[in-house]
Amino acid sequence: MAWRLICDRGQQVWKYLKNENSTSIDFDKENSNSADKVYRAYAIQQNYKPLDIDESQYETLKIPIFKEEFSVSAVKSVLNAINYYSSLQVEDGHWPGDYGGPMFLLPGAIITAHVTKFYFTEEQKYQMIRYLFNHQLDDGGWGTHIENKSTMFGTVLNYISLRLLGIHFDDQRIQNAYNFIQREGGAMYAPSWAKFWLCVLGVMPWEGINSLFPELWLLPEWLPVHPSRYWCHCRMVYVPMSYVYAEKIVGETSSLIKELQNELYVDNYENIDFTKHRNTINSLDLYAPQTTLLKILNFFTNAYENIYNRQLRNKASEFLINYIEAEDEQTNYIDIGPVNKFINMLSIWHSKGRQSKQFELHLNRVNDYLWLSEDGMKVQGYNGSQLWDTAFSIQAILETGLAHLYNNCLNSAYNYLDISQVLEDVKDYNKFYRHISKGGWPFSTRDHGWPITDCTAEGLKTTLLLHEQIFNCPRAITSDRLEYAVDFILSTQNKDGGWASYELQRSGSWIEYLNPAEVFNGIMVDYSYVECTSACVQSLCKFRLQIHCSNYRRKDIVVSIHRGIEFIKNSQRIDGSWYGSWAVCFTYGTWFAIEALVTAGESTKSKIINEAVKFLLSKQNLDGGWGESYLSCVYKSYIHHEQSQVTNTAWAVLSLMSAKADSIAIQKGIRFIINKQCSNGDWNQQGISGVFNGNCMISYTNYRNIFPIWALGRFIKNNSTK
Ligand code: LAN
Repeated sequence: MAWRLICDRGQQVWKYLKNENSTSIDFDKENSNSADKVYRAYAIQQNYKPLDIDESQYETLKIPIFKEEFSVSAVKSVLNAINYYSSLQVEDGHWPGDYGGPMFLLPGAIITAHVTKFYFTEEQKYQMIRYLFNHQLDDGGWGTHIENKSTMFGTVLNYISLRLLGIHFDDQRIQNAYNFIQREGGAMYAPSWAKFWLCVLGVMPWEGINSLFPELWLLPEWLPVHPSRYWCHCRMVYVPMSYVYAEKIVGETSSLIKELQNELYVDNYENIDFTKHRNTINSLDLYAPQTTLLKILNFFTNAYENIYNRQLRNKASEFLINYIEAEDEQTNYIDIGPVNKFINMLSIWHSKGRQSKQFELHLNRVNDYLWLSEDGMKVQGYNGSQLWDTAFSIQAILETGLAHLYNNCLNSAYNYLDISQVLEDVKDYNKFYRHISKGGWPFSTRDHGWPITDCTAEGLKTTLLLHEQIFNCPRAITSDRLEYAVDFILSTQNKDGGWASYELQRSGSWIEYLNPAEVFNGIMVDYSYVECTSACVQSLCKFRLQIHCSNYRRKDIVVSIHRGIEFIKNSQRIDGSWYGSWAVCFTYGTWFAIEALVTAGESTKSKIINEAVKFLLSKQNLDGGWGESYLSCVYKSYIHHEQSQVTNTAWAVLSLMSAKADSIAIQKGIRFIINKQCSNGDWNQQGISGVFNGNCMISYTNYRNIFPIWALGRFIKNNSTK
């Protein structure tokens, strides 16, 4: 009996195969970050052979030969690292990896399964229970993500999940969680995104949350508050939430639900006036408190609930369910993310029925979100990070200058780029406020299909690099496809010169005053980000240098690069750094900024680069490494991690090498990376690296391989050309 990861054109599904032998996998891991051991152990068993290149072969293999010992060990380290990492690649060319981290996603799946009566397998449930208990904290609670302290968001939702998965109230661990919830005031102290699920499950009446005002969608589109202007993730969650609210969907009452009604509150369920607690929230969860403006608007929309017009509400419901169906079809029922996936599914169950074709199609795509690691089975933050990791892996390997040694691996990765580019716009894309898609690359798979600015940029950049650098490249990605990618990138540049994540910025930041999710920040608007801007600028610079592409929209490209660079320059902070919005944190943002500036021709002697270098050098630890805590993201100021982190160190030394900075600091950083390497070529998983919306962390398990390889690669390449 064994768990296996089955991949098909990027789709990742964990299957439990009764007739296969299991590898000896260390399933017992307590409450820390996943090192992705389950997948890695099997992949390694299948594909890994210890590095069999020794120094006597260097000359024949065209590997640079150094006299100085330190560079020799850097070469060995990078060969060992790629040897290990390439054994994790799957047949379609991508690198799978754990994309868990958030602790509020699995409950959405479990509550939806309970209400719509679809069932996880016993093996899946067993692993989900393990996961939830593995991440329970000493105080009995759960955080919003795996490194977080306990919050009501995490605790209430995961408590319910375990109870729905069959864990008895008398279980000591449940008792600990129960006591936490009771101590912290009961479930009405949970944030609104948790309360939504409580209402769906029938353990809170719908009066317990502020009106979601479904009619908002019927207002004229030119209105600045129209939801079509929201960041697509916020929009696509708000669509089915509003539908479920309009229809007041509630699961069946049962004895378990009645028990939960009693367990979750301090007072007797029947006696609680839930209308009074719509804005009640525990201070543990407060990150983006509701503003006075939002409270005033809520007052009116709540009052409107008493007098609303049935016909108008039906019209809103109809609009919303059509929107949901369109999103389902456009994404092959994967949906943009794990939050709307399960709320869409619930909506389809309600409107089309349990036996409908559409519900069936939804069921087929549930497993895409589930990932198994040694800490158990989780719902991931996306249906994977396939394209993103693959594009970075390619660049890291190419950076060594040793592409000839990894031709099969790189050709296979090229295949993934080929099959994941989006080649057409979604049907009637204007109708439901989609941007064009043609030419873009998604973060995960073609089936998912929402193109992203920087994923497109990384896709384009890596395609061009592979066309140049690998032997026998099939060049399946034709020049018109590259031009579509350029069109997509140019079409998404904002007025401020920067790039947001998926679409153009559609509203001003003032709309953040209406952010109803107390636990996240910056979810209302797709702002320009330094990372997205840097990737787009770099890819346009690369495209411009191609001989055969050199005239395509040349003027537009030149102007666009210039505006992008201005944006980056303007967003440098006083201390010389850049804030990174999607990984931890200032080392990440600063790395992106420096790469773009240098690629676009900024002198490494310029003030802006000097300041950035000064910033980085000031954060180097005595052991030669850099280590940033995830709290940097939360508090938006640099906070040291207790230990130096391999990934942060790699970003810092990559930046310093691009900036042609102090070579001693670089050497120390490289030495730190080499010293931390395991004998098989891997690195241990350290602190969590990814983030979204300021407050929720997300795992990128491949980063611990990709970025050290990239940094070591650049180091030996630089040294060999000196
Ligand atoms: C991601 C993952 C990829 C990421 C990058 C491409 C790395 C980044 O450069 C741009 C932003 C983007 C696309 C991104 C945005 C926020 C996402 C989609 C996520 C972090 C993955 C999960 C997260 C999503 C919002 C989680 C669901 C939670 C909600 C608040 C709706």
